[in-house]
Amino acid sequence: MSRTFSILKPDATRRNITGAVNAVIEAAGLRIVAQKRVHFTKAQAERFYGVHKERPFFGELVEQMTAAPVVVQVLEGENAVAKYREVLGATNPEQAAEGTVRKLFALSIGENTAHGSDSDENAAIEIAQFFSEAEIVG
Ligand code: IDP
Repeated sequence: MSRTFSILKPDATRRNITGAVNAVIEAAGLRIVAQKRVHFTKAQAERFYGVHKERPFFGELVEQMTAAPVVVQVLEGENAVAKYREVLGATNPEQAAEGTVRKLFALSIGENTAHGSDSDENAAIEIAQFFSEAEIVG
């Protein structure tokens, strides 16, 4: 068993589809072992996506991530990081496979409904930004 970090992004909370996304996550065999709703500050969004700060879309990304609340989650399962990336589909919904979260729900490459960590190391770092061990109940 391993863990990954997930964010249901503002486009999901705005459209009230977080339950629909969770249903896809759970149907894929991932377990939601921690979850809370938070409204990112600009500083939180800039920190979270710091790796992209030189990219042309950074300003837009920070704006989108702070425009409405998000749901931060810890997901548990076998190979959780890779499994959840598969469940999410490609970053650009036009390239996402059938049945994936982004194919089903994403509005655009920026407003693409959910985030999933890209490595076990980043998953641990991202989880620790939002959850204490006591809040994660497997
Ligand atoms: P990922 O979320 O699939 O791991 P990354 O390349 O790490 O994709 O990009 C992080 C986030 O930045 C994406 O999920 C998306 O919201 C946003 N993003 C990535 N590329 C673009 C772009 O070309 N235009 C606008 N937003 C983008």
